[in-house]
Amino acid sequence: MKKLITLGIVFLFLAGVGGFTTAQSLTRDAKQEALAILSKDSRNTLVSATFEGGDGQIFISNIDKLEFPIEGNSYVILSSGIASNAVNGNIGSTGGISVPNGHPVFGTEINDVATLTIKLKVPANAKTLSFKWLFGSNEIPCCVDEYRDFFRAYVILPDGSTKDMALLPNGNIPYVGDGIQNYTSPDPTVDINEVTSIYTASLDVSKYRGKVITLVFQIADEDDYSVDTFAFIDDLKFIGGKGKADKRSYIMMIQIWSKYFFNKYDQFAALYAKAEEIGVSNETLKKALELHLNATEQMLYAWHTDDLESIRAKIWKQYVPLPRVYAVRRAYLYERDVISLLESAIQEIES
Ligand SMILES: [Ca+2]
Ligand SMILES: [Ca+2]
Ligand SMILES: [Ca+2]
Repeated sequence: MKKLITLGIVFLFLAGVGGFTTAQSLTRDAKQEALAILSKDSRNTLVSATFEGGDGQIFISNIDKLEFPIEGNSYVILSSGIASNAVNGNIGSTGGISVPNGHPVFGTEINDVATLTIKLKVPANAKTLSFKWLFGSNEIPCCVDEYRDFFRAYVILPDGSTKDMALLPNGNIPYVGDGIQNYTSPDPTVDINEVTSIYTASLDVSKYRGKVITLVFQIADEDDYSVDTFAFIDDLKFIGGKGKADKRSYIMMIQIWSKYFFNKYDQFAALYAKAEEIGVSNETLKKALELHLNATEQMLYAWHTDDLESIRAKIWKQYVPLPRVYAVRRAYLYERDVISLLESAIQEIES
């Protein structure tokens, strides 16, 4: 029975091949598909997106199924058939491309190939690129190891090399076969025989910060066209190096404000003496001294010490205990105010 269906579909496919392999729906938009997968905070990393395949082979779903959507209110279903069939829809047509030696594991012929290609700019603080996916097929259980439909997600790096991202715990690209474990009968309202659990794909991208990388999602039938396979994809995002970046900038602020503090601090003694000498009011002198002592106190508190001179030697070295950045800043601001108070008082008398 299956073979007959297959032959029929092959015939229909061949008959229609010129007509709809490149047909694009007027309402489909690869950019919107990419945005449905991208998490909110990573949407601004999108450079471009393209889709190759029949217009029904990709579907932005906002229907809650199998714990999708994971982020936001939509996700993407990619299929070697009509993608919306998985959630009981029937939108668009197949007619994906055939590739004679296209199977990523076996080098066999693949059909109804659907490919979503997303270019992303790796943010300056990114550590990891990650997304969530699951794989499911109507070839299971009947045709395991016979029609080895697959889902593949890989990154093309700036040097042209590729890295697979969607991998099973055994390290393999998901395909119908290979004794894949963890299939479960899905929600009966989902029209796929068997699905895997949800997996997280991740890749260290810290070497490619500021560069554009290309993420390719691809699904296809092996050998036949008629019994289809699906992938659910969502929550594509870059995860920072954020903690580290924050700590680095924190340390930088501590160093710079400490340096600024001492620049002002070192002007104090001479300015104060001069102010006293030329007759700046006692009130102003008292206020300046008070601020100066406050500044010094803040600085000692910030650096966990009672020896101000010891701080000079530690500015570029001490990370443990980490100085209190807010107190360093306050110390600098007080000392800056002291100096400008004395300077303007002196200037007033001199002019
Ligand atoms: Ca989403
Ligand atoms: Ca198939
Ligand atoms: Ca198909």
